[in-house]
Amino acid sequence: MDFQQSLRKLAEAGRLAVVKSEVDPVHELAGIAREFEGGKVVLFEKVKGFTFPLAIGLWWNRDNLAELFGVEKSDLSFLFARAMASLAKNPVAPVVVENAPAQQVVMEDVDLFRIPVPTLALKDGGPYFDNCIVIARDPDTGVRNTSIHRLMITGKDKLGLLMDYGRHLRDYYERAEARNEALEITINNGVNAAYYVAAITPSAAAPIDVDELGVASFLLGEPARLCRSKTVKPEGIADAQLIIEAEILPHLREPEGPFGEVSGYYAVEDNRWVVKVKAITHCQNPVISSLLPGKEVWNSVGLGVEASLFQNISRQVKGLKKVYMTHGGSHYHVIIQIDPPANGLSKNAILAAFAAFPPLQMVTAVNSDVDIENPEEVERAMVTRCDPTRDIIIIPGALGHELNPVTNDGFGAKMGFDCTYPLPKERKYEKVAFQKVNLGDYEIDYPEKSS
Ligand SMILES: Cc1cc2nc3c(=O)[nH]c(=O)nc-3n(C[C@H](O)[C@H](O)[C@H](O)COP(=O)(O)O)c2cc1C
Ligand SMILES: [Mn+2]
Repeated sequence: MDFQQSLRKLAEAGRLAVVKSEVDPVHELAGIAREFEGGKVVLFEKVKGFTFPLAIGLWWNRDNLAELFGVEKSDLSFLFARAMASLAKNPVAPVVVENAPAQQVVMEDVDLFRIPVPTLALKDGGPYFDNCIVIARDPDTGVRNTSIHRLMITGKDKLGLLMDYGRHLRDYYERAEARNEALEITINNGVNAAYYVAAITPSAAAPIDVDELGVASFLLGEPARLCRSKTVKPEGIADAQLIIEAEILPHLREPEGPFGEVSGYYAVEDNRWVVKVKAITHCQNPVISSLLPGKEVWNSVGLGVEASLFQNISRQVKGLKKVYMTHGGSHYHVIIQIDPPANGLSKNAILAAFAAFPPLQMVTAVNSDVDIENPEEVERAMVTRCDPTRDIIIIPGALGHELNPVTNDGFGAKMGFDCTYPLPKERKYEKVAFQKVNLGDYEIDYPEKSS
């Protein structure tokens, strides 16, 4: 299933909105996408000044993803966890295929300005590719790496790149740069969601000597499909909509940013890495894929860590039922559902969560009679079961996420809210309940508004 087939599958399930009007890729497109954030995937048929259409929002809703992966949405994080765990046991290596769809058309003169790439937030420094899958090879071992990096278009064959500290791509680059060499990459746009999961697999599950494309193979049920590049050594994704073959230049930094980031704040402009494009190929009539930083990222990162949080916390405390990385918490907030067998263990669970996923800023613990995906229910638990003199934990001077503006480059405090009731459970904590019924069993009329 390629990206366009994924969109068709979502359309058949009533999960696609198609914008027919012509839309300006500068600000207007993202403004419309923002209205749909968390709901249907949006396909923009006419992007002003371009021929290719563009789709956005594949990752901002778990129902969409459950449809694509053919599982219940409550199983998504466990499916991803199994795919990531397969790397340690029996990873399936990718295959290199001939006549790749992604290479049907070779762009004659390299020109990034012919691809519809939106300028998203009002103060962004330019158009951004923000969900492309970057593939590189370790300059020493040749092991392949797959990750996502934001790329700002700064010229017809030039991009500005961000590589955070600790990223494998940056490690590869620094070793190439030390030899005065460029690091070759492919930048793959519009792929089956399985490749995206591979790219966001954390380094704890895919160390630097492991090819994370095994995660994609696991989810696809067949080896990931690559194609030999025309101008660089790393392969591209054979079924991508579009592939940019490029290199990250040594000893060169140029302004990149600002960019409206996943945190909901702007990353500032700074001198960062420079990518020179060598070739662009695409399938016949590609649909470009983009992403609105926000729910799409919290949800995808959240799905990647939920199952591992579940396992890690369960190892420390009994009674854990479920964990949920909220759609509002910018992957800094997890809600844990727990019926602790003894007083105090809910606080231990909160501490275990912080230890298991350092970017967390906030952990909320509730009992199993609270629906953790329903913010109203969680809020009610907070105002009725969390005693601020006893149940709020503050941990000063810990390491969090550097993009979170409340921290100092990541250094700051964390907070936990224990919204579980004390044991033994007093009657005053019993929630009001009503008889369960099935509305389908009743004849119900819905009188329409008279005009
Ligand atoms: C949508 C999206 C955009 C991302 N952008 C960047 C980025 O610009 N720079 C960066 O260093 N990491 C970025 N990341 C995070 C990395 O892609 C992610 O941590 C990946 O697992 C790193 O792979 P590695 O372990 O092989 O280094 C992004 C992740 C997502 C989901
Ligand atoms: Mn890696």
